[in-house]
Amino acid sequence: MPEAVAHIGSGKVRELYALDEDRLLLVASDRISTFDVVLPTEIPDKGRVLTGLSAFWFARTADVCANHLVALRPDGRSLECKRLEMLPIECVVRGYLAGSGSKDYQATGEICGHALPPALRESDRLPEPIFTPATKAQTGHDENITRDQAAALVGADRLAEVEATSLALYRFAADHAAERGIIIADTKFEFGTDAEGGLVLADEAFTPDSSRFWPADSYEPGRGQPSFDKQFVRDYCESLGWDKTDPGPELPEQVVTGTRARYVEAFERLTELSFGRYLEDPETVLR
Ligand code: PZK
Repeated sequence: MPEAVAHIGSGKVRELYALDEDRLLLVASDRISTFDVVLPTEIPDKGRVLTGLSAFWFARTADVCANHLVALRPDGRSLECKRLEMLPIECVVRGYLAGSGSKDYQATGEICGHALPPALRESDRLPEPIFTPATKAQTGHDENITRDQAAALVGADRLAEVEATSLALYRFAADHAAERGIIIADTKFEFGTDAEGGLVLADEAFTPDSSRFWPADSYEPGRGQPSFDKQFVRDYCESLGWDKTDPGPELPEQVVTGTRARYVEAFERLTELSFGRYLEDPETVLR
């Protein structure tokens, strides 16, 4: 717990603090959400896995786009970051048909104004990754918007820049992950601008909370895919017949242990580092 710093925001599973005028502290908890509900049981080290992965990707994509990472704290779950002016859109890239993209495609044959081939099935790979911006909903779900609506919010030039940058980041990470048996089906970025007006990648990047990670070895289009990290939790919750309203159920020990192992496995496959090494010295992910 940071001392004597102002708490300025809470996400479902993260907290944001102000360190000074120029820097924020982003702290990832071990809380887990499923079906949009935060469960009463934590997954030990989940926040460290997500912070370590995010820092790993920031280090590896710095030449694609500047990012807000200033320092990774020794606790392994806190990132000191540059304070930015945040853009008012969510920048989503989709390489596969899933989630709200799939719903929009079923209803209209397109996603955010991208015409797509007919007869795509659930989970199919798209011909090319597409940029599908969304609004930032304060409560409830982000809503997909067209590029014209996004341009009205950030300006046409800035939109062109975030689209090209988002696609380049996705291609880099999706290729890296695919070589290690993980499909990154889609991902969400948040960008800000610095004092000079430069575009900066913020928030978390390519974590299982900001992306859909699917195990490549069981990939089978035509159905929904199991989540790399949360599938044990979802299966357990489905087995209870829980109505998916708050409060969610406590998780039994074997579901906690199995889920923690999946997070650690994602970390180790993607970074090629042992998670034990990360706990000893978090900065290993930056080198
Ligand atoms: C910023 N959020 C989302 C809300 C969280 C995260 N570098 C930055 N500069 C200015 N603002 C933000 C960031 C970042 N990242 C991020 N809101 C503002 C958010 C609540 C809890 F952990």
